[in-house]
Amino acid sequence: MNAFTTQVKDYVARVELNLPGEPVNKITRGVRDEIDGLLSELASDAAVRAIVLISTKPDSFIAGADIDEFVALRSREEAHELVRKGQALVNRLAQLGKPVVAAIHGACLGGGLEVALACTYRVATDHPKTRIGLPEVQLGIIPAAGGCQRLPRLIGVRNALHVILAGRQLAARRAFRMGVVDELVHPAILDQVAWEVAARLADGWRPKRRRRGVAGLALDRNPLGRRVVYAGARKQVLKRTGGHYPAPLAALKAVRHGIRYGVEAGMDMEAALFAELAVGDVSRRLVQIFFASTALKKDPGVEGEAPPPKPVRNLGVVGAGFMGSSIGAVAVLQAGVDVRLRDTDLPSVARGLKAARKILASRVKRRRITKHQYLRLERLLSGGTGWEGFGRVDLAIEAVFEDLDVKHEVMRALDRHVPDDCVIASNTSTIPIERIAEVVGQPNRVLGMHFFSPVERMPLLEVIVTDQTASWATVTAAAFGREMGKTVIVVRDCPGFWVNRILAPYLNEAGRLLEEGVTVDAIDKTMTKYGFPVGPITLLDEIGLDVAQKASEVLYEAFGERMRPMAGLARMTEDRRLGRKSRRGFYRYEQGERRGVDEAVYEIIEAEIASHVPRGDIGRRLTYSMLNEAARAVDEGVVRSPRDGDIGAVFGIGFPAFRGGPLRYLDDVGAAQAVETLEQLAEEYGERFAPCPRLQRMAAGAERFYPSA
Ligand code: 3H9
Repeated sequence: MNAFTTQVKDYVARVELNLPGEPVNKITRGVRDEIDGLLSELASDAAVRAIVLISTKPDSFIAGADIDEFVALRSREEAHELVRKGQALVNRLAQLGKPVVAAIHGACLGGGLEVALACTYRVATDHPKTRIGLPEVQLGIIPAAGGCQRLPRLIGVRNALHVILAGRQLAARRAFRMGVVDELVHPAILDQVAWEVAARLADGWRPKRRRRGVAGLALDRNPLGRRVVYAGARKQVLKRTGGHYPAPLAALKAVRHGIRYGVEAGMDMEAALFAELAVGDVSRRLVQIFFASTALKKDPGVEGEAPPPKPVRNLGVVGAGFMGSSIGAVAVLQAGVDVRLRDTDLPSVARGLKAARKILASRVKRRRITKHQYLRLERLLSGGTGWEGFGRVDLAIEAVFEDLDVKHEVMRALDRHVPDDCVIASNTSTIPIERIAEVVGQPNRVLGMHFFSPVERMPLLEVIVTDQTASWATVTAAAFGREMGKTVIVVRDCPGFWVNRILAPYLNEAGRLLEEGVTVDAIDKTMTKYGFPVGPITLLDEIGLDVAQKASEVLYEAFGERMRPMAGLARMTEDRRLGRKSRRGFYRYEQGERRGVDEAVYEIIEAEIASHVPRGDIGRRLTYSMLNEAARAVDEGVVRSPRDGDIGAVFGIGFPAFRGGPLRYLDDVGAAQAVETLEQLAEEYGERFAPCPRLQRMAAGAERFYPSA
């Protein structure tokens, strides 16, 4: 295979890694075998006193163990064997008897970092592409090639748990501050610096490490203190995962075991836990999600031959409100483009610019960007009440009030002011794009770009296309969405598009349950237990009750009875309860913090006093209302594939990732079983639960959404 090339000069061997035919370096079976032989040679070569390990791939040191190999694992025994081989590799490296310098540029993740940790010294480039971390738990497994042992010993238990348990990928600067890497350099001198360090190491120099920062050290150093750290970490994991994801707790166990009984015992524990997790359902689902989102990064968003996307250098945003300013900020931050914000009056423009700057400043505070970068990025933002600057925008996004007349007015103006080859996008969450495009001379350049709030945190973007939207416009919007750091799905124009369409029946059902007397707590807890990050009533408060009401009316008008909204929603908004933003909703809010349920709401929505809904039915009614609608929308071709539908639900709504998404979940349940459940629910609670034709057909033909499990 020849992934490695070695050159020796002045007693330093420079070992280059470049896995042929692959976009990234990863530790495959072949790489393991080759490095085994190579290490034997280097160990016995008297002309080699130190080694530099460097990658010649553009932006990848080593992206980890080969995930494709995990997918092929069929049993715990196989998984155990695989992990033991990985461990043997890093142990050989650590015990080579000659110092090794890891010269890191690009992704240094998972098994890649474990290799680096087994080296004597780590030099990394201070470049945005250099990401350092142990993301294994995101794939439902744990760092098992010594990562749970070596990282805590290098940077302290507390810091190591911070990195491992959330699967964090650190920027190089952060990794340096934590002590994960020893030295930061400009990419141009990585090779040279690594070589010089190796030469010094060959002469007997050894780095003296002082853990940077004192936080946590006192706790780390004694058993009692560590117990506090473990308990705190466990509590945080349970809070974040709701107990649905076993990997972080397993990683905690591996770290703890290793600290208590030594590295060898710790690695035995890593191997045992990895073997169990790697063949488990949760890991399988999370790996599928990893591959689906990776595939989406390359999907242009249209079928057949895709035209090249038009480069977006100038972005126009109309409407400097909450959404508009956040879109502008993220475009500046992630894509580095010029952004022109427009609103009808100067105070609104000023507020919008201020809000956008605040988002940029929050990155400085969290040390994601430097003050210098802030100043450069901030200059890319400008605004006004006229249309100056729109004559050279490549993409214009309107984010004005959700009202067709207002949108039409903006569209007409954009049609007049932007160049002919500019893509015009609407950030509507409900209004059909076809209607919005009616007033534009060339409707083929109009589409929807549905961002989710808060834009800087939500990973999904729905690009909505009509029958008229041209391919060049679609690929341009999708490519720019990716530049903004979003996972992009392209969906067909229909009321609610994909995400809100499948969300609406779920939220409506939650409203019905409330009206039937089920408590807010019971509803929310049922769904967080199922695996959603928040329950539907909390979600309503977050979305805003006015926004939810408007959306539900549009969907009711389009789809009729099965989308009938809860009557109480209108009464809630009449009572000026708009959710978190108005500090009054189903919950109470004080000083930005959510307090308990506001008991007054039961009266406002005229809930029946006692609930007769069996507990199990609460969860089934809520989930199946969403699952049934998802199957129906797939049948209508709203999403291009089940993959897109599942990614949209997981990233847009927080559908439990460990269940793989609504369509994957339906496959797991089986269409026949799903139809039977829906029929029972329909009999008990009404026609809205009648199984959709797609599920009925699938049940009859024993079909699935995905070809195999
Ligand atoms: C691990 O290491 C376990 C150990 O602790 C224990 C062992 C005993 N394997 O995302 P991109 C592919 S677990 C296989 O488009 P980017 C990816 O699928 C591993 N394939 O590029 C894609 O393939 P294709 C822990 C991998 O620049 C191509 O590379 N590591 C792997 O946007 C390009 O990827 C991780 O979890 C892999 N490890 O992002 C890191 N990595 O072209 C996972 C990448 O055929 N990877 N590929 O579609 C990532 O986070 C991103 O891919 C990365 C590059 C940041 C590296």
